[in-house]
Amino acid sequence: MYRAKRAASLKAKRRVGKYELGRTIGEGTFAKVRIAKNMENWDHVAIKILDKAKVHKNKLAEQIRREICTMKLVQHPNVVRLYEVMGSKTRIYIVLEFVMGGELHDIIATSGRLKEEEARRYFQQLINAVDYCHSRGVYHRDLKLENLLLDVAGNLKISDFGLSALLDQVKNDGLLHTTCGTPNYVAPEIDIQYVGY
Ligand code: 3AM
Repeated sequence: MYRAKRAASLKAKRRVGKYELGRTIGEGTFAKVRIAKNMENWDHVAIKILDKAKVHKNKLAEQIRREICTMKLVQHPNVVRLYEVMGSKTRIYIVLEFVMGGELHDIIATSGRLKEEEARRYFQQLINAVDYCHSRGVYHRDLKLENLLLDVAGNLKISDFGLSALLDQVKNDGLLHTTCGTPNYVAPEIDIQYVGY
């Protein structure tokens, strides 16, 4: 038992660039999010890891490109920071600010409704961040409690720009022609097939 524990602790942790990968904090259909440590300054980061084969198979390359482009354009205290993007033969690594407090969704689901004062503070932070994004021509288009993370100081951070749009994508008819929103939150009159799911 002791020997097995010791062997496990001695086992070299996987490195990606200057980051040492830690435990998985979340797993989606196409991406895994792992906590990691920047070995140069000991800061923690969150690394979103995507399998290139799955990305291509599901025609997600454009969506990932958009997510990276838009996140590079925005630097705001209430938006999850993108630090860098790396690639290997088989994977894409998106290095993000690590936001420790989890999703606002989970907090409300477990503890119930927020106090008015607290809700007001989050709302102000959200509106500040959205206003900033719009001023940079970035439209998130999938704002929901699952995409609002809280840091240890209780500050709100908008995450997941995978369905976002940039102002320069507007077509001649003045409209965007890209998929947006989460199926469960789409208005009933919208044809899901039409929006591309
Ligand atoms: O799997 P759950 O829903 O618990 O909150 C995100 C989600 O958690 C978390 O990773 C999971 C898959 O997206 N997540 C995403 N970005 C994060 C970040 N920058 C993050 N957790 C912390 N910091």
